[in-house]
Amino acid sequence: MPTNVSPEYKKAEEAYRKASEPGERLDCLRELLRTIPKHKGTEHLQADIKTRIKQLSEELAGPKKAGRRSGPSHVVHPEGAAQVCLIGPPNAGKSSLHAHLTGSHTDIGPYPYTTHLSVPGMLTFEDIHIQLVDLPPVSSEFMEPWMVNALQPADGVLLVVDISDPDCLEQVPTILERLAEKKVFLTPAWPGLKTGEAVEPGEDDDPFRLDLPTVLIANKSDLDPDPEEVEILEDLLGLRFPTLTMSAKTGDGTDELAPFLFRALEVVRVYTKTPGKPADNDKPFTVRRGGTVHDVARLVHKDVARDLKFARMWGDEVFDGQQVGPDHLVSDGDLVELHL
Ligand SMILES: Nc1nc2c(ncn2[C@@H]2O[C@H](COP(=O)(O)OP(=O)(O)OP(=O)(O)O)[C@@H](O)[C@H]2O)c(=O)[nH]1
Ligand SMILES: [Mg+2]
Repeated sequence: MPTNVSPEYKKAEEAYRKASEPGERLDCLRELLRTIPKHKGTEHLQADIKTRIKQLSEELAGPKKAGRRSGPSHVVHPEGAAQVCLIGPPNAGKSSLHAHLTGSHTDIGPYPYTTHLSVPGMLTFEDIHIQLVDLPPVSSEFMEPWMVNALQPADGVLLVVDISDPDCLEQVPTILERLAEKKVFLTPAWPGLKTGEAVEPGEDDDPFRLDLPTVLIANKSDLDPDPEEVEILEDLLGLRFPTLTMSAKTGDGTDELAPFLFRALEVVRVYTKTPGKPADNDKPFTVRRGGTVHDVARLVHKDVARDLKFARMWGDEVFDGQQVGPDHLVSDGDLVELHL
């Protein structure tokens, strides 16, 4: 963190860390640039902020000004309960898994570097959806320059490897290094997993440091991999990512992913009802553990959030129809009646 920063800059930095929507992040970056103390000691950071503004503006301009840009935007607008990106070496089966899990038609090929773009898709868990984003591979030879931008809105990562290929022992550390050079750190700690390793204390207060909870996907289990391979990999990395073993080809193990993500991300489903009307039982709004009635109201509509006076709630943690204030925490399965 630069020295002698103003409270305005601190506020902008906090807002940037929280912002997940790309347009909102761009506004925050501009605010960071406006409020950063302009002296020698911050020149590096000023340049970094400017680069990020330029890249993100270009990304956002993509779909709007068709014709002016040659390619589509690489940043996928987050939808559903959370956004989770697939990262891994070439040919690991990322796209095959994406297609299997979401029904997408992302390109699959028997050769490396098949995928060139971000491809969104939706993974269903009970009555909610988690967005999965297929991405191009990362290797020692190549990483798309926009990769790090595409990861900014992500809530988590599937680190997909071909566990039958001994090369994965070299590929994974390379991927972690390449991302770390760009300030993206894959961590084993997920909010909903108590067994995960503690998050390294952010020794720097760098606003651009991105820690992404990661699950190792040991893919191609049908190819008779060495059963010790995951352990060897973990020892090598000195990290114990939660691991799911699966096969995109046979589908074995793939059913575990959605419940894992739901739990690890601490998704909380809240059903709403209008006073005097029956509950809307099939389309929950989703927040994370720690979310409030006010957060739910914001998802309904910003005017509802603004005018919210109180709510009546039904659920495990409240009496039926209990009246609560906007700051009341919600839990999974709650029914909320918003009163304006
Ligand atoms: N046997 C087996 N083959 C698989 C499995 N998953 C993917 N494949 C094959 O592996 C090859 C690569 O699959 P892709 O899904 O294109 O891999 P990718 O990681 O997206 O590759 P890039 O886009 O190049 O990074 C294809 O020939 C797939 O059919 C699996 O679980 N088992
Ligand atoms: Mg692919």
